[in-house]
Amino acid sequence: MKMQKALKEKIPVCRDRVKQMLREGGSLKISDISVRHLFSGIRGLDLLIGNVSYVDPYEGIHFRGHSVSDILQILPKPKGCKSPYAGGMYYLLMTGDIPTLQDALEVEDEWKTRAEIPTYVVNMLQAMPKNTHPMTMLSQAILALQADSKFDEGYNNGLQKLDYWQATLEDSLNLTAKTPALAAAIYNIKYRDRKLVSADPNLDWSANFGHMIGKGWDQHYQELCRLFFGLHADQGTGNVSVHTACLVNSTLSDVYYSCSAAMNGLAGPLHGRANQDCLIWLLGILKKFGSLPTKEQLKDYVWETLNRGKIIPGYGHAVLRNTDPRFTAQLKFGKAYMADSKLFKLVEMVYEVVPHVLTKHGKAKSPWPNVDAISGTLQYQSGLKEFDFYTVLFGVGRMLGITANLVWSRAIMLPLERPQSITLDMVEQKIAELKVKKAFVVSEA
Ligand code: HAX
Repeated sequence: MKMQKALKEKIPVCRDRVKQMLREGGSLKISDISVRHLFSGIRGLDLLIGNVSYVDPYEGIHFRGHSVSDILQILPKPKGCKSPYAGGMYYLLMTGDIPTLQDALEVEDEWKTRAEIPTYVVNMLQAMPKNTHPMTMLSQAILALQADSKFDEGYNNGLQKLDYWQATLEDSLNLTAKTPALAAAIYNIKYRDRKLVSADPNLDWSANFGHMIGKGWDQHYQELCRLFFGLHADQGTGNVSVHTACLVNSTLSDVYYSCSAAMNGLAGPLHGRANQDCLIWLLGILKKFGSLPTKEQLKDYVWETLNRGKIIPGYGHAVLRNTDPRFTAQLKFGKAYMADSKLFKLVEMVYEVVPHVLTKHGKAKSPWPNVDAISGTLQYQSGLKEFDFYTVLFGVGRMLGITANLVWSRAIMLPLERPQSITLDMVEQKIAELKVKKAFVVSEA
């Protein structure tokens, strides 16, 4: 497989680069930590290595150096379609090279050979209580597949550290290949007739998800799947889902353990569940006003939400300080496919109103929309109305970036992550010591 060959060539070069960086700059200081950082989720510090993507606060995510709009232009697409193959995205995330159509199709074909999910996993999903959240089902299903981990098998049989990445890649290909089918199985068990639909060998990874939930006829939905999964693939290594996976994987727990843990982090309202919460909030507005509100009414409603101590879902970001380009790309999709829907018009109106209100409110560091401000609306208007499922869709896309990060963590042999913690007493003591030191320096001057 060309992707694997490319990695085999690139990894030794990258290992040498790391060695050189450590030799030449190992003791140089690149970040300073203040007491405030300790109490603010260590935001804004360069603390992690992640080569797969980078979030620029103003320009948004860059996948291997390419912006969202570039990605949508340059990645190979099915004939006559606007959204790229997930196989091409995966090739790019893994290797850093822009794939040809053939490269993208080779990954798609590889996935097809590994896509079948074992019966015991389906049985387990079917046995779960009806009220189980679909994210719990996804996390459990991934964990259940751990029995087949190639990394685990290799580790138990003396696999060498230099080769960990290869077994991690095998697990990554196996898991990502199965992810759309796992998600579709969860959807069919939870919301449909509990019967599973087989994949269509003529469809790509993303479109097959649509097919397996009974929307195979719907070309527009297949386009949306490609767009949605691609846009959600990664968001720097510090976001909770990717970081959780990397943390767990740093103990040499395999891809399955790591990705299952990542999905548990993604399930939170401040992360992937924001798409569900945002849609609920938007539908609440339409219900309250019986139709589209006026801008003035909407402004009052936003203030009402804030004054109740609630957040505006889909707005703000830990890193971004501008409109998320993933929001803009989805807005474009909505304008092409559902411009007349009331819900979509409301999304546009909220975009006009909320940033002003959040700025006036003065708390959020960014008043701008993120990816979740619109993603649920596109799904809802495209007929997928079970909104507690939306985070699973996020998880399907995110699996691409997570596993690419895991392969590269093993490739450059990152060690066990183990930051030191200090107690509250120690922080107080350090503050007192530093204050005395400062006073001494001032009086000396
Ligand atoms: N509405 C109301 N208040 C907000 C807000 C919003 N949309 N965004 C931030 N704030 C508030 C915070 O709650 C915080 O208040 P406190 O000081 O009382 O705790 C204050 O503004 C400062 O927060 P911040 O530094 O700007 O933001 P954080 O880095 O702490 O958090 C979040 C970033 C994305 C979690 C935050 O903006 C938020 O809660 N947004 C709404 C939920 C959301 O859309 N989450 C999805 C983010 C994208 C993502 O990761 N998807 O998976």
